[in-house]
Amino acid sequence: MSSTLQRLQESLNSAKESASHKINDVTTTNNKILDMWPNTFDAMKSSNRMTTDHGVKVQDTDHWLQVVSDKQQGPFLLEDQISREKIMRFDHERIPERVVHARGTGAHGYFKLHTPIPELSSAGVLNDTSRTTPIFVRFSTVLGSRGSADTVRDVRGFAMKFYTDEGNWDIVGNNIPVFFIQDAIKFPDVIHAAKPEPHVEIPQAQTAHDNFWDFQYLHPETSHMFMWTMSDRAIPRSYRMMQGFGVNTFTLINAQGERHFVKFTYTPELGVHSLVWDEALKLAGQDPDFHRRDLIEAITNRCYPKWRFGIQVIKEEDQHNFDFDILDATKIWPEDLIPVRNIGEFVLNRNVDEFFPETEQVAFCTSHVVPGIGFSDDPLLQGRNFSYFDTQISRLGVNFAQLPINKPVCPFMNFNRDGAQNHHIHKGTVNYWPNRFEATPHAKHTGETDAYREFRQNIVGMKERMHAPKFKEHFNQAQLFYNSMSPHEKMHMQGALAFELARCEDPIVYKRMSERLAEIDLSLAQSVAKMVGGDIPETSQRKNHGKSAPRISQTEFPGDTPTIVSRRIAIIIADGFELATFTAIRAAFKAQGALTFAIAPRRHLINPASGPAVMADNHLESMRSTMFDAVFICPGTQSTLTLSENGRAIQWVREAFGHLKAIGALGDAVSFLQEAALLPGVTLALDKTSSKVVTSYGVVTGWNADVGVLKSLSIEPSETAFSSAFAYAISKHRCYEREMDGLVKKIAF
Ligand code: HDD
Repeated sequence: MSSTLQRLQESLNSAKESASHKINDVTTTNNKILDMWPNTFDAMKSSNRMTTDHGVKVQDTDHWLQVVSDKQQGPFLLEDQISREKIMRFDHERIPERVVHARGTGAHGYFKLHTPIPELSSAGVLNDTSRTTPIFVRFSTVLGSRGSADTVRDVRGFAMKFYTDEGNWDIVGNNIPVFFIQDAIKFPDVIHAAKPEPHVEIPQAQTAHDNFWDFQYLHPETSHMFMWTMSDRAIPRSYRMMQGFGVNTFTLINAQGERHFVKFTYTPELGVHSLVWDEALKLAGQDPDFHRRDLIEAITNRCYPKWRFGIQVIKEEDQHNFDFDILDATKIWPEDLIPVRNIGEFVLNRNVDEFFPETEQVAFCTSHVVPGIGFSDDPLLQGRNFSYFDTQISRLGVNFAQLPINKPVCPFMNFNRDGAQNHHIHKGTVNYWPNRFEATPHAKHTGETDAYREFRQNIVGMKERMHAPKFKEHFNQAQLFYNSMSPHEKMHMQGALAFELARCEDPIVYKRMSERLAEIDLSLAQSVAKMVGGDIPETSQRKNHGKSAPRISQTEFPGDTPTIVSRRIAIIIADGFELATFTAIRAAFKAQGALTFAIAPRRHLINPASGPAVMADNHLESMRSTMFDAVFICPGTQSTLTLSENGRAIQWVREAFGHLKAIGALGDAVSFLQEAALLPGVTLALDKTSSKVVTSYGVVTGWNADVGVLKSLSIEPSETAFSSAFAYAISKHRCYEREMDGLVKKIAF
């Protein structure tokens, strides 16, 4: 072999060598990503001992080197390079937090396609049903800093990284399908206005302040999005119970080079469910990590959350056939006009091993697409494509793609070189293209057709700072959204707006917002203005068109089948409780995949009326009703008396009632509800001779009923089986009739 050819071969081999691992199997890939750093516990168990960063075994990292005598403490020595390394390394542990979406949590999983779409896209990940594509998902709030609370009213980020065989594909989406602004240039303004006010840095993680609402009024284009953020969508029960949306309009490009416009939509198997506002407020203090904990808990318990992956598609020639611009990110594509086609599903099945290198260092870029997927002229998306790459460079450095969590799983090679924290050692003599060895050629050069190619677009227009004409309409879909809400969702929105605007101190802000709300819906504006002050509008400049659309209300996403899987159920016990009922209810709910917790006045052994004591999982002061989906009060003569005299136990159950949760009681525990909890408007099973189960406003009781066998939740429960009636009530998530019929207002909790 000639020396030139030899060098060419070497160069190609080394390029291949340096290319990352190519793995199709999810588990292997997930493990592979993690294999790059050692498992501390294994390392400790083996003969490995602690060393400095450069590998020198250390004697002690608990004492700084200093001068001591048997009598006195002497000077501390700066010469101690081992302590200096430990402290200085620590001083630089933090990297800048994300300017938005700073607080988040992530998990690994996989994507599986069931319906190939060759007519739309040539992307391997959207055509090859035999593949299991590894994914990493990071959920987040937008406004709060890294240490803020999970349950605040906010949009939730839903960012996905697909490690495909053709490169990484990122969809950096949200749980709300539209955005506040139409043009990326406005992003710093909307975020500055929403973040804490600059003079006092208040409030954290809230839009309830003057600057935010001032911005909203001055930008009518935000009207649709703020309606979504004032709805229950902005206070999800769990990341696992949220829809996800790519929001922007992307394109799919097929092998023939034809393009279609597309939006990406994910629907959770568990349904779309929310907290109630009072609960979200309390949880922010009681358990700021509520959503993070929920995701980790579910995955640990093998309740892997699953979503259907759907696309909405518009043909190139239909682009202008709608009364909105399909490239305007403040608009949805209503599903009655453009139905969702589900083509696959994804599952999250592995928690991260270490938060920082995975969840914190993951870097998403909307510009990361793979062959067969492209962008559109959506002006928000175009700006995002610039912004994310730029932000990752300042957050993580120019070599952020070399970090294990960001690395592609397919071979990669190019002549990008050097930069801070470069981890690649490239072999060979050339670092440019073209080169005399023809090393690392372009696909164009070799004639291969599977490379990323832009759609060949014919563009005619004036260079101007303006949008296409249909971008000027801002209210049709804001009205459509409100009209599509169910009565209880409308009531929640009125409450949310009344809360937020009442936190505005400048009258001009809330007065103007009343006018703006009147342009969306007069009755909404009136009910809010009554609460927050300002003039109550009598007329509106714009009539509500009265139209609604399907699948906007989250009540239309109850979940695939009724289930209580991963729902948290508190079983309240006190000394003297009935062990047999406790054991039976716990077993029945565990068998259906629910998580049961024994909660008592103290976290200690609790003695039943007869039989061995049970260890309480927690006590009433530490774990509050907000942290559970349902409450069961265990029967027992003595325990009922104790609980009836315990103010916290009473408040617990009344609070669960106020938060619309299923409540269950059997035997004499029913008298706790009747005499101590005093739940208004509820019918209880008070006939001590009857074995009937009574369900009233989500409160399920039976004085003489058995726990019964809990088999399936797919049908309405029979009246005599307590456990299935109670489970069914839990599976409905919340009893909204309680607030619609005015019961919640009557109770202090
Ligand atoms: Fe953004 C982060 C979602 C508009 C600039 N954005 C970020 C994250 C999500 C979104 C989920 C967190 C990613 C992660 O978990 O690391 N952003 C959206 C959506 C938008 C949107 C759905 C509208 C359709 N964003 C948007 C615009 C710009 C940015 C218009 C700038 C022009 N976004 C950023 C950013 C962030 C970011 C500053 C902060 C941290 C990061 O990128 O990695 O570049």
